[in-house]
Amino acid sequence: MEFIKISLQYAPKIALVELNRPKELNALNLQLMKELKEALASLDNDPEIHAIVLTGNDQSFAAGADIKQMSDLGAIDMLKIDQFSTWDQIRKVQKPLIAAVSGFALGGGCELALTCDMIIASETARFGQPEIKIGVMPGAGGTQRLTRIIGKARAMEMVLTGKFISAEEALSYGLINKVVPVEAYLQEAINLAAKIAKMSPIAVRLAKESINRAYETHMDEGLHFERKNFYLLFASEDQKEGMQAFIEKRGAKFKGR
Ligand code: DAK
Repeated sequence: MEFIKISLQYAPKIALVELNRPKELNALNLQLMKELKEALASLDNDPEIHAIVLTGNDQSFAAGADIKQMSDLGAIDMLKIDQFSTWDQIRKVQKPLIAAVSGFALGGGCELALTCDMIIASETARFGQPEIKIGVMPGAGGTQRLTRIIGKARAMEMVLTGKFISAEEALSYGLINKVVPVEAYLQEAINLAAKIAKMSPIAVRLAKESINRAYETHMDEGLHFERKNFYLLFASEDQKEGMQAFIEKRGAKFKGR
């Protein structure tokens, strides 16, 4: 498929997905979301790719869903368009997904960043759920994912007032991993992806799946799930290679088997 609203670049074992509607501050219209879903699904199936970085541009990661495209829709139109299945598919990407955020990450843009596994932000990043100001509320996990990460009081304030928070505040809330100067955020995210891409992709996949389970279930079931994945890794060649390499004091050569 040819992409228009996103672009793809590759480095060894890493894919960089850039949102590409700069004039609209990367507002997430249906075409962009469709392309993003398809690109991520295909990268998830590509054995050469071990980690994915998702970014916008220095001015804006994404300023939310496209308000102009949504404004005249009714509830039944929304139901038929079924954007939720697109968002669900993005949420189910198995490979590590790192958001490199600069400028605005608002509404659906903030939710998209939160759907990623880690967030590296530039000092200019602004996070917010301003949907309340246009008469709606977060619809892609904002009330759930944000609340679990930053807690009820802070989520209430962000969602009910629509206020933006700075990258430094987001860091102190535990919303993001790191804040760096604007010149460095993308490279920092790529470096993080490269670090992960060196590990066994099977171990990374099962570890990601297990951490995500912590948000979706109670402790006993989560521990049970973790144990099953832990046992499963002992069926991989990468586990034998990783442990043997340690014993022989050399670097591991993982094969993803
Ligand atoms: N939609 C459409 N166009 C947008 C946009 C958006 N969200 N944000 C910015 N733009 C456009 C502006 O209209 C403007 O276009 P022109 O007028 O030049 O044609 C251009 O981008 C530049 O924006 P500004 O001139 O406003 O730039 P400023 O620097 O003055 O302000 C701003 C930047 C980001 C503070 C401001 O543009 C702004 O407040 N934007 C709206 C932010 C917002 O309210 N975001 C939340 C949208 S609601 C769903 C899943 C998710 C969602 C919904 C459903 N399903 C699964 C069903 C999510 C909903 C939302 O995100």
